[in-house]
Amino acid sequence: MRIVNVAAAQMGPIQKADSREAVVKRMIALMDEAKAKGADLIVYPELALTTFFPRWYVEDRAEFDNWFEREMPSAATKPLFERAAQHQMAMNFGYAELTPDGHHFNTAILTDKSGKIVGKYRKVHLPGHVEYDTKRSHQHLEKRYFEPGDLGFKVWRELGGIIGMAICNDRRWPETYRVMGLQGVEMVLIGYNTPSVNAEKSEEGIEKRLFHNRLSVQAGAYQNSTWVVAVGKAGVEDGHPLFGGSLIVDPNGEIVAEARTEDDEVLVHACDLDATIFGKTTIFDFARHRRIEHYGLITSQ
Ligand code: CDT
Repeated sequence: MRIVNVAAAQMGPIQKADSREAVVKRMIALMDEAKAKGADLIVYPELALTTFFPRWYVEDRAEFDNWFEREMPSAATKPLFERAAQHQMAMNFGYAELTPDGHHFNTAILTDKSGKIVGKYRKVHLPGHVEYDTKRSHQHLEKRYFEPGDLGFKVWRELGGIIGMAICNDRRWPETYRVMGLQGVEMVLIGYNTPSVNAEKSEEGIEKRLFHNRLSVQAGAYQNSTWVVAVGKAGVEDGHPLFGGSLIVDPNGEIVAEARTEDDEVLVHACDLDATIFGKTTIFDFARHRRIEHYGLITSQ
């Protein structure tokens, strides 16, 4: 057995006025709870340090640079890294990244148990739109504020296994999991912020949206025989509801833990990475069963 005790640290809403320092305090409290429950890896949501700011339109997008981190760890996040090192706990969280040469990415990092950053992922599938859209009930301006990630879907040898990262909308795309699956991924970490309301289809209820969350994550796990840990930011942020429903899914595609609140909530599960072996050596033994001569269309358009 190769056990990773993973904590899915769902976060309740973060309001526009909340400081990074206040948010980091909440993240540390979740980390302490995860430690008490035996976790050695903690997974936080997408854009964990701030409210989900792409819901606001500004003409001059440079005005929004205060939502971005120019360095990591920053002064505000250093206490989180220190506590992780003290607890000997690896972590994954998302933040808005502004690079020294002026590029904006929706980013996630992975640290090892000493708090050292060992992996970085930049969101590839950016949903939403660039300009203000009067037809939507709310804006989703990720395509305005971020560039598509430029690092691809890598995996990292950490915690005795093979770990991958993706962010929010990536979880709905089979290619996300398959590219990591082809590298032998055994656990995929995904943070998200998903509005409870469909901006273009108001009659769609939250139950359908939670169903699509589960469907995407469970399918990705099963079809690649990997654990998937999907962690949301939830609740009402400045009047805008996000759903919770954070999940830990096993390599059979079955849910082993699921959040019940729309607030700060920790789920911990002992994940045996060896549970990925059966699927990877039988029905999803890619080397034996894939027929790539028929897949060209996927990358040619
Ligand atoms: N953050 C993020 O990627 N959210 C999207 C909402 C899509 S609606 C434009 C998601 O796929 O959950």
